[in-house]
Amino acid sequence: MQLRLSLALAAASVVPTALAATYSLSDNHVGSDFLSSFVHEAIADPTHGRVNYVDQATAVRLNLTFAQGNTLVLRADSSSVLSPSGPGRNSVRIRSQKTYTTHVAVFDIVHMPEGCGTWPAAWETAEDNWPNFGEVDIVSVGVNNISPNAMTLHTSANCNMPASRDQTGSPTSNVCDVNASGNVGCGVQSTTPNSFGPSFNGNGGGFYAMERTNDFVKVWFWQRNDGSVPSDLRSGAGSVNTDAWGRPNAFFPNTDCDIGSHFGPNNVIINLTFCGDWAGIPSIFNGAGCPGDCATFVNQNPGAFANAFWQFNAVRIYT
Ligand SMILES: *[C@@H]1O[C@H](CO)[C@@H](O)[C@H](O)[C@H]1NC(C)=O
Ligand SMILES: *[C@@H]1O[C@H](CO)[C@@H](O)[C@H](O)[C@H]1NC(C)=O
Ligand SMILES: CC(=O)N[C@H]1CO[C@H](CO)[C@@H](O)[C@@H]1O
Repeated sequence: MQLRLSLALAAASVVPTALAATYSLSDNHVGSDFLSSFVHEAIADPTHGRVNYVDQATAVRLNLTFAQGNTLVLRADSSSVLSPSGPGRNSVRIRSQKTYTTHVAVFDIVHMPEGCGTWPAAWETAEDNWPNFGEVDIVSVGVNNISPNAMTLHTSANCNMPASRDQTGSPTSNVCDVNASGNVGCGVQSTTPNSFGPSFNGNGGGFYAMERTNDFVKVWFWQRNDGSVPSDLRSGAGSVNTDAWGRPNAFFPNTDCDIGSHFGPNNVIINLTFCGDWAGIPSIFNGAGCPGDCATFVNQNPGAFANAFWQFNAVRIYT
């Protein structure tokens, strides 16, 4: 009896840690599933881009959204010359119907939008409670150039990151508060090759994953052909164990930021805009080797957007 009790106690004390990093598949978004589990947001671009976000019926009709079999493609129009006084280039922005608190999100991406003026992002936030419920940018343009990828938190006040952390990426700022430094957020640049843009696409893409707990946020990236891609993640298994995934590209611990209180229920958002508050800054646009003025370029060069598309094998959410 006594032995049993102590065994039970021992087991009980082991179980929480053993389970801490194990998550079960909750939402497996593949192909046509995206048409019911995400909404197309036909909204004015909050970042003032040269874009016209269309609704789902329009996106499907124009084949800007193609969701069939094992494929989701989200693309921008690449055939129309635009009038400078009319709406911007047709594109799509989708947002998950569901919200998530602690969870793991896996993005199996074949291709991300590339080209002058494109500003793609895969991220999580609560649009109506920003910044109080936080923002996690998982795939987004880097700070000084088009590549590499930058993984960034944007939060309400009193959220800072330690300069030295157990991560492979390079921090660019350690202050997450949106009111600091014009909302650059606390960003970490990936140092893994082929994490963004043309080199990502040329390599068959890869896997981004984000784990959010009340104690930390972690973001990983693996190139598709990397031998160290975790097998549970690659296969879309029914459960994943993030403890076995190794060192993340970006690690945002709770040492000087109460992650639990700075983040609320968030939607997953995938967007593709042009120019705007970031990519449209002349020094950024021209600095990336792009000619003239961003909005004029977008208006006059539809063919330059032939590769401005996302292609996903899956977005999987584990809870
Ligand atoms: C729509 O887009 C998909 C994905 O790029 C492509 O395979 C398909 O041929 C397109 N359909 C039409 C009618 O253009
Ligand atoms: C901080 O930023 C938010 C969002 O932009 C704004 O609503 C708020 O007024 C700002 N607070 C301060 C103290 O500047
Ligand atoms: C236009 C648009 O939807 N822009 C958003 C895309 O994603 C980034 C995250 O990196 C947001 O900050 C933008 O507001």
